[in-house]
Amino acid sequence: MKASISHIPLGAAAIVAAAAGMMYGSCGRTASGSGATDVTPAQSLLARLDSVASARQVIFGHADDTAYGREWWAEEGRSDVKETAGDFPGLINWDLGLIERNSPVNLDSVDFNLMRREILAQHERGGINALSWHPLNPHSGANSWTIDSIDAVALAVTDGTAENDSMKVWLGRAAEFIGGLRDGEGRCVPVVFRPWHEHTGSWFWWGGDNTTTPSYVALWKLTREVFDQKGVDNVVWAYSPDVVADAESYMNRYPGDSLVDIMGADVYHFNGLEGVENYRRNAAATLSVARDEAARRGKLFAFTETGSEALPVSDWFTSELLPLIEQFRPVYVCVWRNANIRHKENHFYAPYPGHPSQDSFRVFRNDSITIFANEMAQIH
Ligand code: BMA
Repeated sequence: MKASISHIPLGAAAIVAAAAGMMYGSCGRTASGSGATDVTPAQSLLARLDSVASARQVIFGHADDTAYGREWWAEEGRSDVKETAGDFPGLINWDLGLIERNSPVNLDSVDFNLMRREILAQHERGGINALSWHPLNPHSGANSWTIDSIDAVALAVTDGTAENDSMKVWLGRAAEFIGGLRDGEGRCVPVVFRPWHEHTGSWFWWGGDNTTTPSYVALWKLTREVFDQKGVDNVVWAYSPDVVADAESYMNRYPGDSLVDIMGADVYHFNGLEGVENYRRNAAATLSVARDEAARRGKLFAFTETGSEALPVSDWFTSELLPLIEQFRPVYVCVWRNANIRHKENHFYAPYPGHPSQDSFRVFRNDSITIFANEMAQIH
């Protein structure tokens, strides 16, 4: 499948900024292949993802993989995935939470300088990076999960409000971090960015009953406008609802084909063995909708987040995840982070050395459809 990149026209502000030479993150165009065509960094990442999708393979991803693991913190070269399965993940997800406050560390205490270095290291080993964002509530200043009766999204997208002023600054900071991701030769490092995720549930201030469809869609538009104004062109954009029962719920707040490159879904496995049937049902319903809606639009489809906290089902990678990705063939599947034991005692989604799920994970890694970093490096 050949996916076309989302594109919105440059607004007047961007043209003025470009003319004045003020584009912050602009990566410019880099010659590719024979040199006959110029592609943006985002297009080059999209082309690599297209190759994986065409081969019906699935990139394995893990959040925060090289920043810390269950029993270590910020030790260069380490990875729970590598130490159990022999290779780094093909994709690493990072979270920008607290970048909006110019904090030196993110909401999970990951130093943003370390994140930048690890994004580059993953890129240089041939892997892919994705970014999520759990920003503060622009009205209350509380975290993403603190819900009150105010529609903070409506305020954030309305010109002239304090929340709109904050949101533009916050988006600008996210855009500058992403647009500023450069390799040793000054070339932009392309990433998948997946803002305003799981909006079909009501647990984040931007989701579900906490806002309305027009406000949510306007938030995506504002996000793209700020990134475009900054000239950021190294982003592949991902949309990722949580569990849905049908296509209508999946598409209800879809911001539009011009704003989205990857149609994803986040579905978690809760309650161990007892929750198996529920996970299978939720994943099958949600992934089939996401896959079909993506195919209809010529977009890529990904299993943007999943996992079973603390892996109580020890063969989970082969009994649950492998059959799902074999059936649905998302371009990537990402499991959530292995929180350090000193921070959160039982919050991990990939094995670590000695955990009973590592045998199943090795079989998963050796399966011909899964792609880890070494295999990703062969895909140009
Ligand atoms: C959640 C948990 C939290 C974390 C957040 C952002 O699902 O892992 O502990 O702060 O993601 O990474």
